Amino acid sequence: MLNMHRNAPNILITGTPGVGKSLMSRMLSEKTGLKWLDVSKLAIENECLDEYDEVYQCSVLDEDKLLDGMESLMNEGGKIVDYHSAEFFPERWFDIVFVLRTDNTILYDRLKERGYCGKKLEDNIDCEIFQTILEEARSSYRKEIVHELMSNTVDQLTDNVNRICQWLEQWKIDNPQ
Ligand code: DAT
Repeated sequence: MLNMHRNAPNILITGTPGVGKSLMSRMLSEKTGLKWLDVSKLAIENECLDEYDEVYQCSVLDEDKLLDGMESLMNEGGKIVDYHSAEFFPERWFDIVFVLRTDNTILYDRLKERGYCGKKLEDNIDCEIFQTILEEARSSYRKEIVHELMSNTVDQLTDNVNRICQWLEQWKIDNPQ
């Protein structure tokens, strides 16, 4: 059993920037008591960012350093990991993976509002159109633990959070301590 040593499951929330990962992770964390790990923030705090990429207007990530820093946290269980990529985390870390999806026009407005423009804006919209993160998640984890969730509206957000809470209750029944 992959998760035998965990007293609570680890959840990966992934998807293109702007699909609502941090909003959902915060709500879920407040409702469940699981700890939200914002990987982009962790990378800054643990000094895992290398040189700045001018084209993508972001820093290059030292993945090995980041993963080393997360290992003990993940082994404890009970973590909600929020990150815009799904492919470099160890498969054994997660009990379930949610890929948030947003319609392109809605995502465009959200990213514009965030100040994205030019190539960065276009690349992120393409990432969503080509469902890059969903494919990444499906090729990195067992298909049956990867779930696609629409996140266009607040109603969908609420439904998604409630659905995950139900899953968590079932996990506790299936994994008695
Ligand atoms: P991410 O963490 O994936 O980059 P976010 O949580 O910061 O995204 O959300 C981006 C913006 O969109 C933010 O202003 C909140 C809003 N938003 C997110 N999910 C939403 C939803 N399901 N319905 C309406 N607005 C949403």
